[in-house]
Amino acid sequence: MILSKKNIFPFIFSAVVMLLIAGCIHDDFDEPPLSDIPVGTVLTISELRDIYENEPILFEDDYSVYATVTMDDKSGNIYRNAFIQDETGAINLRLQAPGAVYQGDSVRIYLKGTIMDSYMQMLQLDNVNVDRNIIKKANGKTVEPQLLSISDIGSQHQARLIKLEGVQFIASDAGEPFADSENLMNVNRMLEDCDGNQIIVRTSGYANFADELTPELNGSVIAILSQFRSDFQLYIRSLSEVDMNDPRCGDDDNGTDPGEAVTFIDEDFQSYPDYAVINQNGWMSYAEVGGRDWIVRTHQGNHYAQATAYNSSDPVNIMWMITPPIDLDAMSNPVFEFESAQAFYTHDGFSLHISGNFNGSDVTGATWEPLAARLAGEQDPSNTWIHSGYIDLSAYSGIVHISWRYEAEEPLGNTGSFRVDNVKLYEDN
Ligand SMILES: [Ca+2]
Repeated sequence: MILSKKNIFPFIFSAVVMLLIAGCIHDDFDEPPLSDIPVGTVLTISELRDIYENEPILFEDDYSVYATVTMDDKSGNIYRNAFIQDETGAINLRLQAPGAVYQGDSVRIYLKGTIMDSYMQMLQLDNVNVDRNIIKKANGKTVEPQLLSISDIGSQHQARLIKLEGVQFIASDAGEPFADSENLMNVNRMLEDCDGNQIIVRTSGYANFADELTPELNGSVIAILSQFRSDFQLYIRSLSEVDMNDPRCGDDDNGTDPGEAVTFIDEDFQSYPDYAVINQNGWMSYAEVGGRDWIVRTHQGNHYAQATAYNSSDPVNIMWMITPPIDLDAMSNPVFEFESAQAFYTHDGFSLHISGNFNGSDVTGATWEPLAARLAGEQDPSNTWIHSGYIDLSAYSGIVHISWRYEAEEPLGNTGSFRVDNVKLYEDN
C-alpha cells in the first residue's frame, strides 16, 4: 500500500514505498567518473521531474543529474535547502544538513538514496546527503533569471530563478519589514503588477535581511519560485536583486511641469518618502545612462537626495538632478547654496552645472557649464555634510537651471554615493 502524502514529513527518511525506476533511459558511460561515486544514467532535471507520478520515489540505482546551484541557505532565508537548475528545469533539494553547497556551484547530484516527492504540491528531492549525493565540479557559475510576468507563472516554473519587472509591494506591505526577525517568524508580503496580479514574497525571520523594509516604489525582483498548495511564493536570494526605484503604478512622473520660474528655493527633501525619485515642485531626476535615478534616502529622520551606482546592474550610470527654472532677471543679488556628502567613496563622479538653455526636458541637448562650489569628496569624512559655500549667481541672467550630475562605471568599481540636502536660493540683501 501507498502512504498518503500528508504522513511523510519532509525532513525524515521514513519507510516510504520504494519504487524501482525501470531502466527506460540508456546508460551513459561517455565520460569517466569524477570521483568514486558512479555516474550511472544521466538525467536532465526535466527528465527527473517527469519520472514523478504522485508517489514518493526512492532512488536505488545509479542516476546522476548535472546542474547549477541557484540558491543556498547562507542568507538564512531558506534552511537545509538548496535549489538547482539546468537548461531544462529546476528542482528543490532538501539537505540532511545545512550549508556545504553554495549558489554558483556546478554540481553532479547522484540520486541513489534520495527521495523525490511532492510536498504541498512542490516537487522536492529529499534526503540529500552532501557527501554521498553531491559532487562539486566548479563554482562561480551564474544562471540568468527567466523573465516572467505574474500572470504567466505556473507549476512548470517551480524552483526556477525568475525575474519580474514592473512590480511593487501592495500599499499595506510597502515600507514594512520583510520578516519578523525578533520572533524569527516567516512573513508573506504581497507583490503586485500594474494589472493587479499578485504573488507572495515569503521571507524567513532568520534571513539576514529580515529587518530591512520592503521598497515603496516599483521595479524588478529576481527570486526563486516556490509553491505551497495552490500559492506561488518567491524566495529572495539577496536584496541586491530587489531593484525598485521607479514610480508606483499610476504615478506618472514623466509629465514634469516646467512650472513658473522661481526666485526662491528652500528644498530639504523632507516631503519625499524613502526611495522616492526626485520629481516634485519642478525638480527632476534624469537617468541619462542606466536605470538609476536620484532618489531620496533617509537617515535618523533626515531626508536627502542620493545618487549611487552601488549594486547597480548597469555597467555605466549617469544621472542628473535638476532644480526648477530660476528667474535670475527677477533677482538682483542671487545666492545659491546647498550641502553635499559622500559615502563609500570610490571616485570623483559628482559635479555641479548651470544651463541657460535647458528646455525642461532635453537634458543632454542643453549646454551645461561647470558651476564652482565646494563639493564633498575624497578628503572629507564619509556621511559628513559639507557646505557648498555661498555661490554668487549674479554673473548669469535669464532663466537658468542648476544640476548635480553623477557618473559611475561599475566595472571600475566606481559606485560610491553622493548626497545633496538643504538647497537654497535667495536674494542676498
Ligand atoms: Ca533634509
